[in-house]
Amino acid sequence: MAHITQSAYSGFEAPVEDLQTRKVLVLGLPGSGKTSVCRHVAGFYEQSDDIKLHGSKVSYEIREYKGKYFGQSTKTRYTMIDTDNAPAKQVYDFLRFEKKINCAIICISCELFRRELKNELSGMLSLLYLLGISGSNILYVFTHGETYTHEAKFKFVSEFKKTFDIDTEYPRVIYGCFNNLHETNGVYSSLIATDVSKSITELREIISKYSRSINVAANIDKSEYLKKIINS
Ligand SMILES: Nc1nc2c(ncn2[C@@H]2O[C@H](COP(=O)(O)OP(=O)(O)OP(=O)(O)O)[C@@H](O)[C@H]2O)c(=O)[nH]1
Ligand SMILES: [Mg+2]
Repeated sequence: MAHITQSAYSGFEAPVEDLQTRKVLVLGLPGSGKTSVCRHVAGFYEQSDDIKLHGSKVSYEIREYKGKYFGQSTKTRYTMIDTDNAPAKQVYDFLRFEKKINCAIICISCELFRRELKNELSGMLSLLYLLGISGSNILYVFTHGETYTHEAKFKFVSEFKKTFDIDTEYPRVIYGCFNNLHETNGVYSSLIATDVSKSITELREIISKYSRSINVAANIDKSEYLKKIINS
């Protein structure tokens, strides 16, 4: 009987052993590049209107981009959650049953660094802390800085760490160029396309190293403080 079953399946596509998934929560101030980062890393290079056709989940303003598989030897799917400036309560609600988040990204626009960031960043960090995401599981992705020199970027990061008293052992700071190339004018778009492609590859490589996942749902249930916020 077992023999018959085996032969009946002989023409079927063989399962692949090395499929991997990574899920990333993306936060940031308005206009900091959250949606661009999410779409690019997940592999949606089309105009954003097309994205819904690929089965993304939308709840409130928060949107989960379920990515495509990437990589030749290790096939990885990057699923990105764009928090889209939703209030903390909505983020908690969205993640209430989420068992596997690999890391979080805070998008920081170099252009907006000096404005609202200071107050907002502590809110984002406490939100992540309450979800059980902290330390090395938080990546800081600096966008809108493609015209900065290497020295200027270095100075910028030192100032950032100092201003926000970010844990100096862990901060993973990534500079990237994530412009939506559909929105960028023709000449500039061809100039920066390579930068965008490199930024996406670099970010995917970093995310892929986060193989351990965090059970956010368990952390939410445990936190009395969080329950208070959810019920308020
Ligand atoms: N120059 C430059 N523009 C970028 C970069 N990343 C994103 N952008 C552009 O900045 C604008 C805002 O990016 P979004 O991805 O919509 O930012 P967001 O955080 O999702 O914005 P909200 O949803 O409105 O909060 C878009 O026009 C992007 O094309 C970057 O690295 N450099
Ligand atoms: Mg957005």
